[in-house]
Amino acid sequence: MTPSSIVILTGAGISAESGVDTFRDKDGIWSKIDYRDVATPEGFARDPAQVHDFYNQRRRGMTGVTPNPAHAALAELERRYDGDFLLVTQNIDDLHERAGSRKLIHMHGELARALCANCGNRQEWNGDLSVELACPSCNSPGFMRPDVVWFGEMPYHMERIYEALGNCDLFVAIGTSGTVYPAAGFNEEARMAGAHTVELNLEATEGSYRFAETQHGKASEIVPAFVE
Ligand code: BJW
Repeated sequence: MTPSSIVILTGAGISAESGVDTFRDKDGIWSKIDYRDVATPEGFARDPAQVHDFYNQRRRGMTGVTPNPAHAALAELERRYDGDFLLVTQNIDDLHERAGSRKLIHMHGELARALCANCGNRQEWNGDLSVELACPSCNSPGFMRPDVVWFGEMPYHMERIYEALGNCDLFVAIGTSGTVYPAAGFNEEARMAGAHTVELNLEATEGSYRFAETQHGKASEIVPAFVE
């Protein structure tokens, strides 16, 4: 049966073969730095310079990084699919859009955007951020931060995501450990809506048993094969 509505959730694993670090794999980001220092509002309040440094380095690290066949396959699926399609990524890199995806939500924000914690202004930001910067909108210094969603903060576009999950008949989670909520609960939302649920990952995750179907392997191989 051809599905009439597809929701795809991607995580760090889809960008791993492009050279972007994952978080919880053996040499992942959280093995090198404490998430409480760089991915919480409290960490930012304590030491904004350390947080800026962390994200400035990751922004610079995107130079020369390109989408891989898994990103390309999802963009191609979106182009040729007639039904409702939504790609929800937890990733803050821009590899999906660079591969051609357009029906895309960055639920955890974007590395190439800045948010003013004073006035709420959000805008493109491709250079470094620093404590000294003043917001271009409200002119207040010291409030500029990466436009990313930290622990304890509300991810973006949740209403639209839950609506799509409630209506989908195919849900595919790709390259995510399924440990961070609310994304970790999307499979259950889709399942309750009657969707067929699929996990594509390098290896089994703690939540694999909750999916109707699982396939293991490198995203660059199993994603193109799955969307064929
Ligand atoms: C490959 C591969 C290859 C490798 N091919 N695969 C207790 C219970 C429930 C919830 C909570 C709780 N205590 C606290 C919470 C809430 C908290 C949470 O979930 N904590 C858990 C850790 C317990 N969540 C939040 O605070 C969120 N907000 C929130 O809940 O608001 C309230 C709310 C409630 C209800 C509805 C709506 C809102 C916010 C979470 C923000 C997460 N932020 C980060 C940082 C963002 C910026 C940045 O990038 O720096 O987001 S943390 C980090 O984890 C990042 C990621 O997007 C996220 C998910 O990680 P991901 O993508 O799954 O990566 P990994 O590394 O974990 O997994 C990689 C996978 O790829 C592995 O499985 C590999 O096998 C695989 N892989 N190579 C295919 N080649």
